[in-house]
Amino acid sequence: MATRVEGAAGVIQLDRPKALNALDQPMIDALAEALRRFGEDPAVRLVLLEGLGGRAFCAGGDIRFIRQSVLEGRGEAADHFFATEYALNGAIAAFPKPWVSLIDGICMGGGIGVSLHGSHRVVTEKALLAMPETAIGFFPDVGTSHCLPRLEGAIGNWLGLTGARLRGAEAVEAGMATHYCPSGELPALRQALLQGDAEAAIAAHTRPAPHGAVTAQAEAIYRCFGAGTVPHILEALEAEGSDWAGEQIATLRRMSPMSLCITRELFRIGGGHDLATCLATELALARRVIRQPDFAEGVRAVVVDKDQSPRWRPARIEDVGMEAVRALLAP
Ligand code: QUE
Repeated sequence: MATRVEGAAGVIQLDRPKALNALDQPMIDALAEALRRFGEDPAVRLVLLEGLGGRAFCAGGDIRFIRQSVLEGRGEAADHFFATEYALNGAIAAFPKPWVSLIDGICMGGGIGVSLHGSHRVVTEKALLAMPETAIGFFPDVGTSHCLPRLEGAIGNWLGLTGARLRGAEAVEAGMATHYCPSGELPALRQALLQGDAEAAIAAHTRPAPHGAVTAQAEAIYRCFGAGTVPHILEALEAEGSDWAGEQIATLRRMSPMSLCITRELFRIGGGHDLATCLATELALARRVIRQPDFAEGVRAVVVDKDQSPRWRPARIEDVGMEAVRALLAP
């Protein structure tokens, strides 16, 4: 991973484009080291984080490696991965200088974790943001159990349960991104940021986001995804009766039932705690969830075999026992 000082900026480039810049252990270690170095260097007035290769900012974490570690009885390597990744997320939130992410492509999971806690998340029309972990038998992590419950109108429940993908303008509407810059103007923004004044550069090169589709569905999201349990959310969607609601039901029915129920509970807890506590809860939860059958199966179906046909256990949302969910979330 390339890091260097350019002008007054500490520049970090995520550079595994073939893996859509997904974070592996060496990248997490290098990010943590760069954060420490740039934090101390008086010549660095801001950090600029970007993805190389044109398609992705960062598609997530190295879940193939995590699955393999658990299956081969080396779960400690996976535990270490999450411990260092979540520590990095917390360090970004506490970083005293502007942490500016230029999100010009896919940004999911771990990519959200290295951008969302920073001061400025700039998106373009090519940005695509999501927390899609319920599709792989995992749960929204990297500190999103703190941030998503704080989004307006149950939007966080909707994003975390369905894995809805937000385009750049929608990410601003939802409160995930802070600024919008058309991709054609991104080189000028980048050049201006190297001068070291984040506020001036961003004021000069960002503009109000065009309208996306989140505002149009905001009331339905609030009515349906504000419900306190996954079965109640499904009931509310059935009662809604719209095409949109039908699509949400179909999406939820494809996700890991266990992951959905864990996520709803996790977000209830996260809404009442600070980021450090949420990250600690997520770490304890991650260590348990990667050893549950749905994780290996979900990663197999989506990332390894790509058959998109996971066999979840239990298979139905109605059969998830809340005692099992609470046991996974126990301190
Ligand atoms: C859901 C996810 C992830 C995903 C796909 C999903 C995820 C993740 C990746 C991913 C993408 C590209 C890679 C890679 C992993 O895909 O978390 O190693 O090269 O990291 O539907 O949660």
